[in-house]
Amino acid sequence: MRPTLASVLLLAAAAAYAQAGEHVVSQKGKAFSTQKMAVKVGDSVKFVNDDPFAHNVFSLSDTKSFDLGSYGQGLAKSVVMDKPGLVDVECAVHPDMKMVIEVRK
Ligand SMILES: [Cu+2]
Repeated sequence: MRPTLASVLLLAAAAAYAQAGEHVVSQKGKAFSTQKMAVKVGDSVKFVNDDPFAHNVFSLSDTKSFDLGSYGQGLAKSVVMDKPGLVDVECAVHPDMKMVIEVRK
């Protein structure tokens, strides 16, 4: 039996979904767990707060602009990196917290 177009598209979508990676960056001691990381387009980055106080992770970059809002210990939020380029990540509460994510094609 020949596969239908719909089933081929579904399989392709499932394969693409399976390939998307998830990266974790924690915030601890008023610092990001890494200063620099590389991810692929379609990957997500999960920002976990491991400090006993709130952080507010955001980026104003053209590549990916986002604001995760303020959230406390043990909580996490994810961002999907959908375009190639550099993403400067900061914390609105702690100006010294900075990291760069390179999103590769
Ligand atoms: Cu912070």
